Amino acid sequence: MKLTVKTAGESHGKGIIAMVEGFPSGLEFDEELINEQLLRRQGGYGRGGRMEIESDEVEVLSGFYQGESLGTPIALWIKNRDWENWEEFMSPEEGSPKKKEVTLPRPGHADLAGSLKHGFRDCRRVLERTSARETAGRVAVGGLSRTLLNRFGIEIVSRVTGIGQANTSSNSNPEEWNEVADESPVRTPDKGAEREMMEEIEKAKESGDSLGGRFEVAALGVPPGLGSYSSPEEKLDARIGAGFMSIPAIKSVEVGLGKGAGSKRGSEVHDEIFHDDEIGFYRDSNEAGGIEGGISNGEEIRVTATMKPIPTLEKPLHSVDLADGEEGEAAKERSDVCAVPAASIVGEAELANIVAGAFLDKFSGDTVVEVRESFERHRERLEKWFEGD
Ligand code: EPS
Repeated sequence: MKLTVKTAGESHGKGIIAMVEGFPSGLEFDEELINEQLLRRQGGYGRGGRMEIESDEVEVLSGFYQGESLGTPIALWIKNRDWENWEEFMSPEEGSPKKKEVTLPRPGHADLAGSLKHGFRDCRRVLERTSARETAGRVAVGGLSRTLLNRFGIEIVSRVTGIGQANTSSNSNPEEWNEVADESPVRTPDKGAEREMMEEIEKAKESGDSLGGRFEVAALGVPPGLGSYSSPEEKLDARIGAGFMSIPAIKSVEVGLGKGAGSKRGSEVHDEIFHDDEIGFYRDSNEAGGIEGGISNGEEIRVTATMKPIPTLEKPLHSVDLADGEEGEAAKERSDVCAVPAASIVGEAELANIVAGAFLDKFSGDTVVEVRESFERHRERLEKWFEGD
């Protein structure tokens, strides 16, 4: 059973549901870990008023019994506190007493394309689902994936490397990213860049604008052999590409050196192979970002993602009213000026879910014990093989 994640829910509806199938039985339900991830997603300098209303907490609807997974479909629920303020507008039943129609689509949002697809004149019908609130569900599932991965020594970390024109200069050690970045309002371990990034956000806010940026996510301790070269869709980097591009506002995804590889020579790009009797094969560089031929090679998996500026602007752009065809300014919805720090947490969850999925493909089992046995067997085989057996 492939690990499959689905979410449901509207931004101002009752809440967000996340459904996941494919976890083995015997995985503990670490509520504290999941809630910690949800809290991390809510943070970051530049967020709007919504995060002051919400205090995201996970509730299990199915798939766990007495603190452990049953190996059956899991459903998680995150309540929208804001529902109380929206109930009269967002009632799923016919004849809502009031409406909050949005008829001036925001350039860059799904408002127009979604309305054209469905023939809607009210973009509310599109934007409620396209809101980044949906990512709370993925982060909750990411907490389950982390619980599994942590048992096998795999850690997922991230840092923000750019907001607007402000970029980090330092190349810090991923093992220290989260510890330092989680103390920073913009999730960057670089103090100088932190100040510049916050200034960028302030300036954008003052001029009624928004900002995007860049972040890096790494998976540490990933064993070699996850993913596949045999089918295009099974390639680990293909899964990373699709997963990261599915995060709202992400416009590019790079693995390792990424687009930098296009302007260098092969001798500068490829990571030379060494062998040591103690540690086996190793590299002294990691431009490949831990993936070769669609398969993890035992090095850190490194992903960089770029986020566009949020489309809701305090000083709106030109638009056309879907109700009467009149020209006007795009709609204003309460929004964030910058959500790159939050997106880095969503990126962590996405990578956790992808690596957990590929891990369970390779070391499959109905129970966590069977997964462990399969993992150990593979490790022993590799060790013996290094020894020449
Ligand atoms: C978000 C909730 C939303 C937005 C944001 C992310 O809440 P509201 O629309 O009530 O302010 O803050 O969504 C967007 C940026 C967007 O374009 O929809 C969240 O929970 O992350």
